[in-house]
Amino acid sequence: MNIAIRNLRRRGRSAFRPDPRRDAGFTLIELLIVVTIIALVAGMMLFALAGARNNALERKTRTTIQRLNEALLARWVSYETRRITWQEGQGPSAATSPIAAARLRLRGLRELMRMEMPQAWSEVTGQPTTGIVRPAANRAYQRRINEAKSKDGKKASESANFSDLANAECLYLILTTRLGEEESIRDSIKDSEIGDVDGDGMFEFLDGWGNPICFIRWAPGFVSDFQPEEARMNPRNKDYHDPFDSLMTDDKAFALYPLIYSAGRDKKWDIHHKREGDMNSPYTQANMGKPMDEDGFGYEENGVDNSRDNIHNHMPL
Ligand SMILES: [Ca+2]
Ligand SMILES: [Ca+2]
Ligand SMILES: [Ca+2]
Repeated sequence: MNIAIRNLRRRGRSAFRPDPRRDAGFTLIELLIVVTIIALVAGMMLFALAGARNNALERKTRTTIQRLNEALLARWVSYETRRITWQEGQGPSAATSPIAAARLRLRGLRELMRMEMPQAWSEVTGQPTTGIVRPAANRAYQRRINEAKSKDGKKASESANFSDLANAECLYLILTTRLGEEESIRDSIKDSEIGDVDGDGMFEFLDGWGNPICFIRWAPGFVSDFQPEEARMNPRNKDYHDPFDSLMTDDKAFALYPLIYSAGRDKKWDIHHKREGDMNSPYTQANMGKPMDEDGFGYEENGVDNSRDNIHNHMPL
């Protein structure tokens, strides 16, 4: 009996006695759990913040591209009615038939677009090949290139980085060279949207992430609502045919819209943009504007399409 009471008392005391291990604070396991939870929450918050920041930069980029697009399209549509100045004895008046004259005019018009909306320096400096007179805009571009100085004080064209980012630099040159009474794009574009990433003295428009906004004048490989697959398949259909070729002298010509694009949040452009071959023919390079991987192949080869997050003027902005 006495033993039973003693045992009962002992149990009762121990029930109220604090566990000495708990006096030491948290166990190692508890600490680890707390640290892990804090790290997880912090990580989630950082991730959410980065996402919100990228969304804001994307909106900013869309606005910039929208402005550039408006300015460029105003010029683009003017080619439907543009007069072409030909060198003496050249041009449609020397053609033997109306179709030959229309064909010649179309070729001259494409050369005019190429020289007024260049995407490579060779298109600024090269001679006209169809008999048109070098356009005033092109002469103005040449003057501006000659006057530009790189960061290390060289002439821009002698800088090691001159050929880098040429299409982005051409876009800047095109939209900031004023030829008439049109509004200057500089009034609607902030200083933070302009930069010289490669330091050669030729400027570029920048996206939200600080990367140059690129330009392809003719991108027949780019599929969008403006350039749907059906247009590529049925270029002679009136709805799809090139509006600059009103007499349908070019069977391959479906309507093209200039392409202005940002690399987006992954900072990779990854679409075919190097022009080769017949410089006055928009359709000879069918891959222009198509997605490509880092090795320059179609993205189908490794399954990664880094151009998918690009922001461009063929999408609703
Ligand atoms: Ca450059
Ligand atoms: Ca530059
Ligand atoms: Ca991208």
